[in-house]
Amino acid sequence: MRTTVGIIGAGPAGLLLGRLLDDAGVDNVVLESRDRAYVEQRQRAGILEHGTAEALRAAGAGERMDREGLPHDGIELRFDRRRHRVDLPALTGGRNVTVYAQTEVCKDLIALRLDGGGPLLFAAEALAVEGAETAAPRVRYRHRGRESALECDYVAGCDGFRGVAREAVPEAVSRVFGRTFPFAWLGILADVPPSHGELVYARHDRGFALLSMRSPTVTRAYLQVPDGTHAAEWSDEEIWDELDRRLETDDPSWTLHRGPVTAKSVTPLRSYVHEPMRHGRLFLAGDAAHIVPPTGAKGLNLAVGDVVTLARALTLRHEKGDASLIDAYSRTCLRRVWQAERFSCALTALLHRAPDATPFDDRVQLAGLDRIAGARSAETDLAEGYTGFPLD
Ligand code: FAS
Ligand code: PHB
Repeated sequence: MRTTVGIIGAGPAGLLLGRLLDDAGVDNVVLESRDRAYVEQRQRAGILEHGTAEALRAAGAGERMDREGLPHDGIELRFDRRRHRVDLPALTGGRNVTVYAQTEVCKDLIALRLDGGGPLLFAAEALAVEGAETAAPRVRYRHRGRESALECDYVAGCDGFRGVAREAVPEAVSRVFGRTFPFAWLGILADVPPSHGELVYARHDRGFALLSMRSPTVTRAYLQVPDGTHAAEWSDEEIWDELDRRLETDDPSWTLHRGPVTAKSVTPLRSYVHEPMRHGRLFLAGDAAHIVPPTGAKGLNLAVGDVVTLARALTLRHEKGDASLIDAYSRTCLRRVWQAERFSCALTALLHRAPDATPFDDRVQLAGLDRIAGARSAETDLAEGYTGFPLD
């Protein structure tokens, strides 16, 4: 099989890139190793930055998001029994965020792809990217038990943190930066209306807690737990009790709504950046190139930024033979990636309690939160980072 752009992975990055290239008349094929149900049901991100929502609308994938998504103009910081709301549009010249799960984004993009878009092969596992340094790279893949090759002009590695595309970048040119955090997130889905109309990020001596949502009737919540925790170690009641403790406030009007937990999982927290994000005719996008701790809700949004940049570059090359944006791709994306790493790691440090934290560390964290609650400049930096910077 031959195409202009071979895309490995049908997560948000691969699916949106395929859609943008379809729109630009650049033919492309998406290879996805898992089946459609896996991609559409994998519980991950929940918050779309302003620029991401705009990008999905521009790609014709925003209709259900605008109908069912929840626009949020604020987030709450909860610390030392205090509640402080951060007014996002007031601090960023009108930017907000949208609560709309990654599962729904993928469903919308898959539906568009299958309705007249380019080929999307499920259960098609890429085995290797070959010839990235040549003018005719190829993706070897296995589909329905048979090995084949996808001949391309360009390959987009959108295959996530554990994909194969990154392996095609020679060690001699790869630079990897990363850290793991000494804690993880225990996440739950529960059939109960959210306990607050906006997200609540709580810093507590017992650890971090986050109250999020998926809809007006489904709560999404997270607890900081020690690294290596297994979800089965926590009963539903213990989870609700711990959320209640960490979200404690002097405000008597607030209570935690409890309900049946329908999903439970543990996500390790790590940062990871692979430089460069391009090697020859291979481009890395999304989690294939970088991972951020989920505290700042940046992972999915960074993936969108990468593929909007990549689609523009490949389209310019296709239409005008101009490779200038292709040559700038890695530098352009990495600038945004490192800003997201800075923001996400700083917010993680501010809100999570490290196992070796001292009373001095606790006071410094509380001073940092008090500063945000009391100084517009500090609050603005948080709001700008959280709503995301414009994609161009
Ligand atoms: P993805 O990993 O989503 O997609 C890669 C795709 O490639 C997958 O479908 C995979 O099956 C496929 N693939 C892999 N190897 C392949 C091969 N060899 N051949 C073909 N296909 C292959 N981000 C947030 O912003 N907020 C959150 O709350 C949040 N929570 C998260 C929770 C968890 C448990 C995890 C793991 C991540 C979370 N993230 C969160 C980050 C997450 O949303 C990613 O940033 C996002 O999925 C990135 O999208 P992609 O780059 O498309 O990668
Ligand atoms: C989520 O709803 O899954 C979510 C929201 C905000 C975050 C991380 C995850 O920072």
